[in-house]
Amino acid sequence: MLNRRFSIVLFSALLLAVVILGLPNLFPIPRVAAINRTITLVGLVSGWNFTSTPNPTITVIQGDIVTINLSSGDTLHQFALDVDKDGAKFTGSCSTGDTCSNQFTPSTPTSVVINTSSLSGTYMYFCTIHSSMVGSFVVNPSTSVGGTEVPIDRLALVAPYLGLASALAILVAITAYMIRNRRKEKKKVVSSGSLQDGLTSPTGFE
Ligand SMILES: [Cu+2]
Repeated sequence: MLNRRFSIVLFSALLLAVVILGLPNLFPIPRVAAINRTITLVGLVSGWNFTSTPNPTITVIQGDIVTINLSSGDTLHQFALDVDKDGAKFTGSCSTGDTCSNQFTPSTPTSVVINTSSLSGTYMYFCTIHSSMVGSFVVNPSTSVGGTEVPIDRLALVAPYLGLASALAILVAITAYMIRNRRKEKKKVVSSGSLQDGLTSPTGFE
């Protein structure tokens, strides 16, 4: 009877361990998605953001939707991203193959949205009017900086639960063993007591 109960408890503990082990597979950790980024650039003839960080390098992750807010600190500018990598063109208009904003002045700030899904590597961003306004736009692969794939050490994830389940199973086994032993001892005491009773009672000198 006790052995059967012990088997059931042990089986349950093992089942629990298996379930815990399987949980990460049933519910995989969600991957990090690309995000929306907002970048602010102030157009100045001497350089983008010249008063703080001139012509800053813009670094994003492939898949990011990048909104660049554009304002002017002096005169007319136009933001362009050299998507076709044919070099910066200072013609005052957007070249075919590039992504450009509208032209803007201090009184007409604007913005341009760049979808980086199909971009990869280093591009040049520039002002189509001023050759001093050129910077780098870097699109990193999604896996390089906490992008879409997260390596998972499943063993490390389940190890604490596995340890807990094992400890539980061992505890249950020890408890069951102790209970069984105690019952055996009780049975022994009872049976030896009965034997003594059988021997002494008939004399009537107790
Ligand atoms: Cu400009």
